[in-house]
Amino acid sequence: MLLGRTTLSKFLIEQLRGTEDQADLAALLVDVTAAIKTIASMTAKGALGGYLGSLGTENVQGETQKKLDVLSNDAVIQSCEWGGLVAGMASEELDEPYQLPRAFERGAYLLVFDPLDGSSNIDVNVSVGTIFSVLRFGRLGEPTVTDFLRPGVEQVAAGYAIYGPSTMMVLTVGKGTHGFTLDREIGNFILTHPDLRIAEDTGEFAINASNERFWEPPVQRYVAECKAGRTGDRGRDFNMRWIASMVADVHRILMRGGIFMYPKDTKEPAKPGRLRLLYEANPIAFVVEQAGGVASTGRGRILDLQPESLHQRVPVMLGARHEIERLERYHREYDSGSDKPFASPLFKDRSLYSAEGRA
Ligand code: AFP
Repeated sequence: MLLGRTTLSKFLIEQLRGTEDQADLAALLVDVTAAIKTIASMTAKGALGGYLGSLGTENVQGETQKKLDVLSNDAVIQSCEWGGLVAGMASEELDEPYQLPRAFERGAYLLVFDPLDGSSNIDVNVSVGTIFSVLRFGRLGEPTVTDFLRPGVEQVAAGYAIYGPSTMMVLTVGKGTHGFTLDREIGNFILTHPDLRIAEDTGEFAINASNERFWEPPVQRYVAECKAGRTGDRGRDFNMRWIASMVADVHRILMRGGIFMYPKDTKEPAKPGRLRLLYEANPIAFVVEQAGGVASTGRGRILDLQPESLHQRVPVMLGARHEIERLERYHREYDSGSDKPFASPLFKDRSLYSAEGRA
């Protein structure tokens, strides 16, 4: 059935009608969508398009850039720089904000994005994504780094695309979280998942468990209890997932529930987390909160953080309300010292009181 469907453009015009962002924000999001279609086409061609492999260069994070990281970055810039809608853009792949060529009119928005999240998955044909966040630029002139350092609560739109078996786009303009699927035959995103909601309870968590020894005690406590399942304090079994592409892990949570954690760890003590605040944590936190979930550092709401630098990293825990609230409680108990029974060596694996120790 091709007639009567809601396209992304129609949906945005309806959602933004009567707001100060009415025309321009919808137009900007349609430009972002154009880039996403280009990236979807490149990721789908894979080796046939010559897109796989590394470039041999490094981004500001010291990560090796894949060909598709750079091509995706170029796709977003080329789609969004010319229309008079943005004043500037910042990307995971660029050390400094992108300066628009003089020829292009400046607009009212700042666009911040991770062009290809989870790019270690490209060469193995596992889902990757694009994450974006839109902020208002409230003055004249060229934006500086400081203009981008706005807390997540000030985002006017945010979302992600996931390049999986189908390409989907999930976004919010502050009125719920909605999912669209790319109909490749007609080239339009169609509303297929209106009003996504994340259940408050779950039996599924996602974390890179190989970092367990580097986590803080409250996260170790939470995961230990989940792994203990019905024989432990939680009295029920949990399932674990890890795709190593935040977009894909978060998408699963929006579709069927769960929580995602990339906590602070001591693996690289200089980094207070792995995920970047402005173009990973903030946009995903906005999407998750608008779907009824919670997004936290473990010690506070992500969207309230005041950014200090363009590529700042933060701990991220998000998804099912009751589980994230439990994690926040474990952090409070640890910080105040009231979790002592758990922190005691007597309760560590193979201790006198652990399941293994008793065996
Ligand atoms: P990139 O943006 O550099 O591709 O990194 C992806 C990511 O930040 C996030 O999407 C994953 O959750 C995380 O890295 C995976 O990290 P591990 O290497 O610890 O699995």
